[in-house]
Order: sequence, then structure tokens, then C-alpha cells
Amino acid sequence: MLRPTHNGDRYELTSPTVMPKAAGFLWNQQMMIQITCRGFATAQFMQPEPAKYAHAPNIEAKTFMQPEQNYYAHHPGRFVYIKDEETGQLFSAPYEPVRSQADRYVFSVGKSDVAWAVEQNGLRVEMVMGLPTHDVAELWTIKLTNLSGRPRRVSVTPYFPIGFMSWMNQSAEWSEDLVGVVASSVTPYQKASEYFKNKYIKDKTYFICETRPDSWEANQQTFEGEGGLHNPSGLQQPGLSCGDARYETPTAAVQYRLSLNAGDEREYRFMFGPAYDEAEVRSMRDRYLSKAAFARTAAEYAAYQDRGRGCLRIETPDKDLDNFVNNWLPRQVYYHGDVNRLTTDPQTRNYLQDNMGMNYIKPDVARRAFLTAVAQQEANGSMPDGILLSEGAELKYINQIPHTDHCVWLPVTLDVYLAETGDYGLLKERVRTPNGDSFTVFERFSRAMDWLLRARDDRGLSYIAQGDWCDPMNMVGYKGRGVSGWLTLATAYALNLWSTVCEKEGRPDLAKIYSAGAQECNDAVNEHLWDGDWFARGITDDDVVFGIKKDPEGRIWLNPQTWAMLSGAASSAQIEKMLPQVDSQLSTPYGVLMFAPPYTKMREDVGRVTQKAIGSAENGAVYNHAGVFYIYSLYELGGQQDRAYTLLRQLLPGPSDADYRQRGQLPIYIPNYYRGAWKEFPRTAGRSSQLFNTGTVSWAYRCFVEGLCGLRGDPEGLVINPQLPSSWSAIKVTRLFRGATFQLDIRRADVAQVTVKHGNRILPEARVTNIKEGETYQLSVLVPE
Ligand code: CEZ
Repeated sequence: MLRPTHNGDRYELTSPTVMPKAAGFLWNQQMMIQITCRGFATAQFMQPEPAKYAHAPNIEAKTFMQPEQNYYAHHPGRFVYIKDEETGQLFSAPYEPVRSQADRYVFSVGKSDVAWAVEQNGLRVEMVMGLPTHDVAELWTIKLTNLSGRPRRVSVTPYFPIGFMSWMNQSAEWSEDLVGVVASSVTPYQKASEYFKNKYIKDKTYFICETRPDSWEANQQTFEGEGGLHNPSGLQQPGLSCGDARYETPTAAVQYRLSLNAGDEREYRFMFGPAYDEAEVRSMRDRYLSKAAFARTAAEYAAYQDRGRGCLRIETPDKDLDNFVNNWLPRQVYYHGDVNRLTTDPQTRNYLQDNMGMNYIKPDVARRAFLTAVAQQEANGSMPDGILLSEGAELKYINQIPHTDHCVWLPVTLDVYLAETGDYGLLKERVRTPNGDSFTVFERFSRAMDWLLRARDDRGLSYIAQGDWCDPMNMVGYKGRGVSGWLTLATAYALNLWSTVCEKEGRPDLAKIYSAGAQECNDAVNEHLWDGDWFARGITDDDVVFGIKKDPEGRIWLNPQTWAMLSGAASSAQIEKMLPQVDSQLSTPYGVLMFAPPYTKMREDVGRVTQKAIGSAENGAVYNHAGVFYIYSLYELGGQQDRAYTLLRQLLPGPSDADYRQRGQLPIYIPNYYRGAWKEFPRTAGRSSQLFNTGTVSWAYRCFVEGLCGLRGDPEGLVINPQLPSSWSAIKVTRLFRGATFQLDIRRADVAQVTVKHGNRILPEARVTNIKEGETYQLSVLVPE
């Protein structure tokens, strides 16, 4: 049903129905497309705000990328109808809209293209979609082969619906000159000022053909007619009717009528995308629409993807895990660092964490991101809710709601930058903000820490305002008094990390202030929020402690336990109590729950998180971002390699067929959540959100690099401390670090501590210093049994 192929470069799924939402995705810095095994697609491009060139058939809401999107017959997609013109038999590839069962079906997701091969009725259809590296367009190859061993008369009809473009103005017509359908629209607006903003945006959608078709249709209704998409009226004629759309819903359908001898094949190329005007379509056509240009573009795009390979290769007893870590996880990390989730105002915490992952791929990008972020620091030292990335960008959606955790992420993510690069020079850079103040990065971080210390109540607990890491926890503190236990602990962790940097930078005075601040936070949490076996989540505006034993819903939350371990608030006696509680109350076969039990009704002193569907998203799902914080904290704690590995493995679907079916997702990315409510609703538990935007991935990669493989940088070198699960006796690792290559053979042995041999020499400690760029280090590492 599902298997990795081509050395891990691709995943193949052999059914369009067992995991109907299974999808692949491609992106470049201007666009993203997610396409399912059945041919449904969601694409967006930046101009500079996210926009679409293929729309739903009705007016769509503008929103951020959503989990668990639903697909329906008229959902935008990329399809081709194949009709036997002698018998009238009709099918479509990849599967929609006709939905007839193929004799052979393969959905093949690669890193740099998505492809299908579908055989039915003696014909094979192969479809491949690629993207250019720098432009917005889809490049499609559709190939038909006659397998039936006899001559055939068939029609081939690519159908690329364009959908409802605009209530102000939409139309489409055939362009003889461009050899394709060009649809035009005016993005709806009302304010005169919007006119000037929209004036140069790409309001056209084109579908152009390398080979001139015999007929075409640009009008959705004419094409579909009374037959419906399963059997469009347009396909019951001797040819399409070559119609246009005049303030009617546009579509792009083109038809080739063929007589094929046994074994004959035909190959067609198409482009689909947005444009400002016809001249732009023309230039796109000239640049890309030929066999040679497709091949060149595919090679360039593959090279672009290859630049996101990451810094780690592993060979472990778990081959599926190796495949994911070596091929797909760094790709997802790269995607986040490369495009910032295709928004012009990423949430500050997302921006910093996405760039945290980029440290393992392109640290110079992460470095610039720190400078961009602190250049938007407020005069009082706090960080804004979102970081503006383009001229004219505005804070939107959740970024208009005050969240108080953003400063925390500065030292937390800097920690990885410094560990990877050792570049403390970054701290000396001077950065000016629009409000006119000018400080070094070091000073800015200190000011952010000072703000965190101030933003606490007289108990020493951090105010939550309308949310912390948990976006929809918006009513714990909306009256101005409520506090977050998690944030207080995260503040302590951030202060401790920053204190270490201050020490290293020759500022023991500041180091002392921040570590004393951290201690104060930890003490406050222990005094007010320890509930006997675990830490509470917070205290509401009306002084109600929540996330405690007596709560029937939202009784135990994962984040406070995790961060109490990271911050040092939890003593070993407390940890011994907490971990079994997490195991028994929060673990599921699909990973660890963000909290339990889920809320079944609104709690007005907690907020809209309690109104989300039971077991979905933040309402008690296996919310992987929270899960991976926990995994990281287990590796940090040490001695927890089995708990950590089990959970790390659960981030990823598989390897059993039953698990793939239940989650419904290919193991090529980690989604933001799997449904929770494992006890309440086992039928839907484990179901993937299919949303590959998530802060999980940078932490997951970090857990593999620094935790499982135990290869973390320090100012002078690389520290080696692998934490293999007890069922493994050996692994092999290749790690790129500061320009050098480390090849490690790691095995268990009868040693008291980690022992590293370089050549014939046993190193005095499990650490390599004086690393030389360009060098390859072959190390054999022994870890205690
Ligand atoms: O958003 C994520 C945020 O991008 O939720 C995380 C948060 O830490 C991330 O920064 C946990 O709350 O309800 C909402 O408004 C939220 O926006 C979430 O739905 C969630 C989105 O699903 C992710 O795109």
C-alpha cells in the first residue's frame, strides 16, 4: 500500500482510497502547493500577501492555512479525463472526478515533484507536476500510452478548474496566440485606498498548452453541464464547444482527439499559474513551456531542494525512521526556514523557532532572522506578536491578540544558533528600530529578559494577557490579572539560558541577575502551582488555579511539566511523580496529548481553546509541538532515552498499515496535530491534521541531532553524548558541523562513560575541539550498556 522508493527520495501509495487525504507538497519562495493522491490541490502564492489562482466554486473566506481541510467534488484540483471514443468508457486521473477503480494506481511523492501513474481500460496515464525555483507556476507533463495491444480512438481532456475568482469581475477565454485559456478578474475591494494597493496584483489565471488542442472550454457550467463532474456534458460532444466565460465561473478544459496504434504514446506539457497580463503569460511560456525547459527547470528545482539536506544522516535499526530523518524531516525544516509559512507577518514565536531549525541547514539565514526580529523590538523591551517581513505588511489574525510569551523564544532559539555556529559575534551587532532606539543584539536580548521579569504579578508569576504559546487560551487573563504557569517556567528557562550567555560574554553581573530571576520564577511556580503530582497550568483572573487534580476537564497539561524540567523548577522527586502521570493520563498510540481530558464545553475563564472540537488542535489533541518540547526535555534530563524514543517515533505515521490508515497521512512530514480524545472518540483518534506548518519540526530535528545522536556544539567544539534507546546496540551517524564532516560509529560497550576514539587516540573527554573546516573525522564512540 505504501513504500519508500528511489533510495528514500520518494514515497509511493498504491491506492487513492485508503488514505484519501494523503498529499505531497512543493514550494518555492513565492508559492506553495499541496496536492492529494486524488488530485485535489490547494495552492497559494505571495503578492506579497497570500493569494490564489485556482479557487473554490463559491466565495472563499480568507484565512491562514487550516488543518483538516475538506475536499469535495468541486474542490480545486488538477485532473485529466480519458475517454474511449469507440465504447464511450470514461475514467479520470489521478482519480477524481470520475472515481473509477484503476487496474494499477501509483501516487508517487518526490522531494522535487509529485507524480502519478494510473492504468485503466488498456491505457496508462502518467502525470508529473513540478515547479520552477523562482517563478509562480505549475509545470505539468501528461503522458498517455496505449497498452491494449490494439488501435484505439481516445480523447484526452485535462481539466484544471479555475473557480470563482471575484464577485466584481471575472471572465475567461481562449487565447489563440498564447495557446491556452486565460481567465481575468478584479480582486474585490471597497476602499479607494485598496485600489492602489491592488493595482499591480496578478488577477489573471492561465492554463497554456505546448501542443495546440483540438478544442477547449473556458466556461465551467458549459463543461460540466447536466452530466456533473463524473460525466461532464462537455465530453459527450464530438469536441468541446470552445466557449468563453462572461461574468461566469471560469475553467480550463482542453481536448486532444487521438488515434493510437498499439504501444503508441503521446506526451503533453502544460503550465498553470497566475499572471498580471498577457505579456507575462507570453514570457512564462517562452521561458518554460518546452521539453528542454521542463528538464532544465526540474534539475534546477531538484538542486534547490537539495540545498535543504540538513546536517545529519543516520543508520539505525529503524529503517523507516532513518528514511524520514535523512530525507524528509530536513526538507520540512528547510521549508519553514525558507518561506516562513508563506505569510508576511509570521507569529514571532513561529518565526524564531522556524529559524531555529534553519540553523541546521543555513545558519546565515537564521542569523539574519535574529537581526530582523530584534529590529522590531518595542521600546519597552517586549517583542511584537508578529514580525513584518515585507513592505506594507500588517499584523493580522492572531497577531492582533496580545500574547505575552514572545520574548522567551529569543534565548531559546539563539541557543541553537550559538551551538551550531559558535558565532558570538552576532551579539555585538548594533540594531536600530523604527522607534529610533539603537542597541546591540546582546543589549536587546537583555532588555527582552528585563521585560519578562517585569511582566509578572506580585507573586512572581507571568501575566498571560490573551494568550501564551497556546494561542487560543485567550480568557485566562483578559481582565489583566490571570497568569500562566507555563510562561513563568519558560521565562525561567529563557533567563537561565541567557544567564549562561552573559557569563560567556564576560558579564557575570548580569548573569547573576538573570539566574536569580530564574530562581524567583521557579520558586513562585513551586509555591503557587505544584499540585502534589504535577504542575498546574495557570491561575485565572479570578484567582482560580487550573490544570489540577480536581478539574474534570483540562486536568493535566503537558507544557508545564516539560518546562518545569527544562527550567530546573522540578526537583528529581517531583519529576519522579510527574513522568508516570504523563504516561498514564496523556499517552496514546499516536503520541502524547497536550492535555487531558479535553474540554466538552466553554470555560469562560480559560477561553476559546475550550470551544474547539474535542480532541482537535489545542483542545487535547496530540499537538506535536507540545509533544516535541516534552521529548526534548527528556533528552535534556538524560536517562530517559526509551520514553523519548517512543514519543519521537510516534511523531511520524507508521510503520504498520493500520497506523497509516488511521492517521491517513504519508510519512513525509510531521503534521501540527493528530486527533486526541483517544478514550472519548477512538474512531477519529490519531487522524492527521494534514497541516505541515508546525513549530514541531525544528525541535524534532534538534532532538535527533542533539538528543538521540547526542551531537551538540559548544563554543569550542562538538560534545558527544548519544542516547540510544535500550533496544538498539549500535548506530552510524554522519554529522556536518562547522564545515567539517563527522562520521561516527556508535555502539554500546562495557564502559563507564561515553568514550570517543579518533584514529588510535582515545580523546580525554567526549568532545572534539579545534575542528578544522573541510576535514572528515572518523570517530568510534562507545556508550555505556
Ligand atoms: O496556531 C498555532 C500557532 O501558529 O498554534 C500554536 C502556537 O504556539 C503557534 O504559534 C499553539 O496554540 O487557534 C488558533 O488561533 C491557533 O492559531 C492555532 O489554531 C494554530 C494553527 O492551527 C496553526 O496554523
